[in-house]
Amino acid sequence: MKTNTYAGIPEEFGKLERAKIVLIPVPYDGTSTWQKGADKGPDAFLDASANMELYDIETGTEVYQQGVYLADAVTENESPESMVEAVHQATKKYIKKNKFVTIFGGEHSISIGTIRAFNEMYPSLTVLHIDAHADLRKIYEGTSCNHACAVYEASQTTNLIQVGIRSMDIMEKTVMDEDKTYFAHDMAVDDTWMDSAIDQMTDNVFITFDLDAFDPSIMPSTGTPEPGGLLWYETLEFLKQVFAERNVVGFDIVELCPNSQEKSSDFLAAKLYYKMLSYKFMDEAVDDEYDNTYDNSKQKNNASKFNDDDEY
Ligand SMILES: [Mn+2]
Repeated sequence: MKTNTYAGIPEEFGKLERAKIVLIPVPYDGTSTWQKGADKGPDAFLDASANMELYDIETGTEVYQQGVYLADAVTENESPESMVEAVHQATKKYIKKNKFVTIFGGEHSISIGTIRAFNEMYPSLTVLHIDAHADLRKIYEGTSCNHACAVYEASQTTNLIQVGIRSMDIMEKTVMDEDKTYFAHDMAVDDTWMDSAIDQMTDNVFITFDLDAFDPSIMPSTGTPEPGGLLWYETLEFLKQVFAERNVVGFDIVELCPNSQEKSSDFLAAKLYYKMLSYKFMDEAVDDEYDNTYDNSKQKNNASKFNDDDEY
């Protein structure tokens, strides 16, 4: 990575000890089917972040002062399976350090690892999946760790809610829970979808955000753009409400496929990330201790999920 700290923030805010937030870059693009380049996503995102104003007008905060530690990138790419396992372990390592863990991809297969880690650490996890694609294939091109399979495991092991969907294979209907799926064509004509989706969420929510959920008019730099996507302010309105009404335990953002002729997508990704942090911490004083609540969940008789107590 080119920058030493996230967004070029002063070093005191970038130290692991005091940071409440950890950012793990995963520059992986092993299974993309069409346009390659998601491996360049984290660098482009970090570049854009370093050129962004750090005061958020809407919340009146400078969330970077909560501390953002830029972790070493996960670069394992021997196989899709080994990449997923490396992401799983890195994510878990920082959850155990009581951090608010965020991950920037890379293509969407990385989320199999992030979701697995959060699901092991939190009881009754909701996965909020914001994407143009259903990503519910059990196996694709010989592996269950393909980007087209990103939330199959989550559909079996968590409360999965899908938002923005407008592209899928007919076979995915056998896996999809349509009561918890918000299709883009319905969202366009129904303004109650935000409340309905939030009503279906348990308290602990992990957000996996594929940037192709956005309309290509504002997010062209992604591997598989689909017309008819989300716009900026409706997305922020929804996210702000999710952060206000539920305990968002972490999130990932994936599928930025940068184009040197088109920088606005990189900037949108940078801004989206910062907005999500701002919503998470808007009511928390900078010197308050952060408690990611995973210890509490331990006491809620969730012991079986903690048996693999791997140390780092
Ligand atoms: Mn997608």
